[in-house]
Amino acid sequence: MSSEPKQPDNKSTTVKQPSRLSALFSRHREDNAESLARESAGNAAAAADDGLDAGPDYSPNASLDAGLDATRKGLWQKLGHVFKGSFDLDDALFEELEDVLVSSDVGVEASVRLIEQLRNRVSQDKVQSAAGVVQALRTEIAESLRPAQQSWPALQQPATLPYVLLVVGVNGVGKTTTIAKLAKQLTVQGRSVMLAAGDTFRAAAVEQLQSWGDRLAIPVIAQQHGADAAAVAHDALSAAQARGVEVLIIDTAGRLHTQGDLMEQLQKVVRVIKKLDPDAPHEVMQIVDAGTGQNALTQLKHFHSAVAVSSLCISKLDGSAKGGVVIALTEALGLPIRFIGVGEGQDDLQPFDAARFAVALIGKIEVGDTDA
Ligand SMILES: Nc1nc2c(ncn2[C@@H]2O[C@H](COP(=O)(O)OP(=O)(O)OP(=O)(O)O)[C@@H](O)[C@H]2O)c(=O)[nH]1
Ligand SMILES: [Mg+2]
Repeated sequence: MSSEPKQPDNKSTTVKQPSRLSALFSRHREDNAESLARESAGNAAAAADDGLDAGPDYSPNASLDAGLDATRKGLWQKLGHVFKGSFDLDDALFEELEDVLVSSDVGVEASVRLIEQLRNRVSQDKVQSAAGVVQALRTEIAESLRPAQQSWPALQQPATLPYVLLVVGVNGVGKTTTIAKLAKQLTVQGRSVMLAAGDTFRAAAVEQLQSWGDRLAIPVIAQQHGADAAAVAHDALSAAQARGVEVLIIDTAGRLHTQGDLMEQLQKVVRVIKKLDPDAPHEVMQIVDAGTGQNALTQLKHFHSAVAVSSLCISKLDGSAKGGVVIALTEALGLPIRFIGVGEGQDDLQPFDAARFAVALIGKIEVGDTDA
């Protein structure tokens, strides 16, 4: 293995494995079976012991780093295979990297574009080490996610009251829980909040929202199980307008008898609230379960065509090995990602930060570590 890059006809570059990265990769390969077993056991504390540079906080109620641990470890295993021994910075290597991204739920389109940009960056910056390539990849991922990082207008004092947020998504993705977390964030910022129990399909859904309302001391407008969801939304908006509430969040069903019924119901909710405020809903937020992987894209397109989804919240990033789907979702419609959910508690919601996400996804590799 030469420390000098060789420059064959195909413009490839042979690079020597950087010492620390090499050690990490080979250790990771050796530990493969063991770490997979640990991952499947969901043992975050054990993950912290494997020497990967993934941030200090591995408590179960944890940070983004811990939340993306499973995704990151999967990526590192695959990258470890790509960069084993000496390697050439040639077409084959970039194709392998593309495969790594595609198999990590990043999606084909986003993977192709990211690798094309990575090639340019690697060539422009004359990157020659594995750590340099991985770092360049992290930079590309951060930049591709940056458009999704936008401040949430609901946190500002709205010009006209109330700011209406309609929350949609398939059943079980975390809509109701996320609504509680959002309501908490808003009240901490001094916004007054009201909730509407628009999931009248599931018997326990109204109580679930009411119980969050009680815990957070936030009013909940609800009707009985089986009531018309649009009527609940209408009542809630009237009440919010009358009381001068700043933000109204409307919960919705994730499942009706058929998907068509659900989309029609959501469209009716939108039509009815527009009668009270033509600008409402000011935001249609779709909650997407990170663990859904590529199906999340199909779900997004489906809801978007029915009710013009305008923002996303990615739930259940804790413990999901499919965090790469966030890149695919950003690539698909370019919607802002307001928050990410990293646990079941009312505080387990973090504003989406592109650079932090990229670091948590790929891991931290210091520039100084790239020396052979
Ligand atoms: N680990 C984890 N669990 C979550 C997160 N968000 C929600 N959950 C859990 O996911 C389950 C479903 O959450 P709900 O909020 O009821 O989901 P929903 O979309 O309202 O479901 P339906 O009302 O049935 O459509 C609950 O057990 C939540 O505690 C998260 O970010 N991480
Ligand atoms: Mg619900």
